[in-house]
Amino acid sequence: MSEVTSRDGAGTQVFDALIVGAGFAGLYQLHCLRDRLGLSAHVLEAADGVGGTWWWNRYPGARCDSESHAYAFYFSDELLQSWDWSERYPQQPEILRYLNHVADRLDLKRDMTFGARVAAAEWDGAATLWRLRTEDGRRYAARYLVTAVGCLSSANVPDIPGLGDFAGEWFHTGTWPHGGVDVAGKRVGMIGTGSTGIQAAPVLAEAAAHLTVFQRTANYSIPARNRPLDDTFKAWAKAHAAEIRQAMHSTPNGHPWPLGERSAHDVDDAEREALYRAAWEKGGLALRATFRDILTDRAANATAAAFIKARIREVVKDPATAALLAEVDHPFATKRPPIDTGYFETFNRDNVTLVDVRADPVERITPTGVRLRSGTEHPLDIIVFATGFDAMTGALLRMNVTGRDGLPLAEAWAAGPRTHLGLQAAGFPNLFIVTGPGSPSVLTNMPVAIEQHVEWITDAIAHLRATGAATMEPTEDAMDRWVAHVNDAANATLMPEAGHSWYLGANVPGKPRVFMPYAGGMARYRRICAEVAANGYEGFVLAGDRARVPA
Ligand code: N01
Repeated sequence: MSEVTSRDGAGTQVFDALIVGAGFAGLYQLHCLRDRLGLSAHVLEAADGVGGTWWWNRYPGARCDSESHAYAFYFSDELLQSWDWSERYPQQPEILRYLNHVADRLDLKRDMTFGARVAAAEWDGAATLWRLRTEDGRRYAARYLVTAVGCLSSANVPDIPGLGDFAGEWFHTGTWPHGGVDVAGKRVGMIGTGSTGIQAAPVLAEAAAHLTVFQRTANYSIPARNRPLDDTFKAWAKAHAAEIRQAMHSTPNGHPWPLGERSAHDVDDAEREALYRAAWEKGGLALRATFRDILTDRAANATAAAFIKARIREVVKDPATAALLAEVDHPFATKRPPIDTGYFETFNRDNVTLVDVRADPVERITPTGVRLRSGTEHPLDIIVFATGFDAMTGALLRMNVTGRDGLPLAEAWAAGPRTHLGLQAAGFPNLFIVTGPGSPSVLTNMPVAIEQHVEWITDAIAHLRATGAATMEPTEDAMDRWVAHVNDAANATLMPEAGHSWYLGANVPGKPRVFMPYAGGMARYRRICAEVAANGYEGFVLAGDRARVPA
């Protein structure tokens, strides 16, 4: 176990570094700080085990939309060679097993405290320490604080009147009960048709007596074409790990497939259709990379959108239902594009109903079900909220972070999050954010982004220690420039056109509408971060003398 540097009179455990969260990011950050830099480092995790998003999201059908051979740590060949994925797209239980395998292999759990939800994190400038308190009153302190809390971990349950009176059971997909939910013979209502609802609906429909899907915004989805992986593929992926890593590091999205070089306008209608059809048959997110300009040129995007809408109409037999599902109001891939296993086919089942809550919104939950504005009642035994998350900032702000001179992070970010590189914010010395707002994170294959962040943070902390600097934080000026660059990068794409997306914070009432992830691409972002470090952490202030800082 990493040594606790000291305990003060109040029983505070003091480490060199505290890490909040034990998902992909927290695991690798602990390994880097403890085993590479030799620091005393400790993870605080609210859940009772490792896994992060994959510990919580156990809803039926939960599966990753990155291909399994790319959804893994690539920093260690030993880890890569010691694990076999069973399917093209890994299911939640398998990813959780993988993350436990990583934690055990690297002997990480001995430096983790589970069931420890951080209630407050305060910068103590006099001691040059972050002081943390958990909900149950335990106290910790550390010179460096790394948040590895994920982008999609603060569940968003809409404030619909009457929920407290519902006589049945209700669940949010992001906090699904670990024992599962028995929907057999039950009338289930599911609100939300994002990536989660699209994965859950087919599985719920198979078991429930009836499934009612409440759709506010129709969504594109591409078939996953999931399948078991054969031994030939598994051996190929292991033998070509270096090439796969290189491919993932060179693409904007961190996936091991490149963005098409041609414009959708470079080919005639027949060739374009053939290319889309090939991508549709192959399945997965790569359809959006068919042409280089799908996310930047409205007319190019419209060709992809029209193709997918035609497929939806082809699959769904009832024309009125098909029309509702295909009436997507935003350009393709401007909201995170889901991939599915039988989603549109589900609406051909006799026990599934689609309800348009854009035309007739949910007015209240009654003791027996959902009532719409028109007065129509949908009797239900179970309500599933597949209503997403307070994304990118929710989990950070929930920790009640207070920086220099008592400045709350919530106040600093009142008009929207402001960071330099998504990694640090002025006024919050030695606070490092993994996949924070202003980073590519959710627009990429997450483990690739996480590895890059963790390694950059590790190098920055090593630099602080080598130079004897006590603190690091960005300048206001660097932050202003980065925020402007993040906005420019978003505005160079069509993504801001999806006005109700969580990328903009628009799914949470009262949240400032700011495009949060960096849309300039992972490869470009990696280069920028490397240049900043090579230029002596340009845009950051490294201050103070560590030797004079009290331990
Ligand atoms: O959440 P969402 P999600 N009344 O916010 C609807 C990742 N993920 O959990 O669009 C009625 O996308 C809302 O409607 P609208 C992935 O990054 C990954 O599905 O706001 N409806 C929308 O349909 C993804 O993008 C995987 O009009 C309401 C839905 O709820 C992210 O998680 C799998 C409503 C929310 O969609 C979030 O996806 C799953 C209301 N009051 C998720 N409030 C992988 O495979 C909300 N909605 C890795």
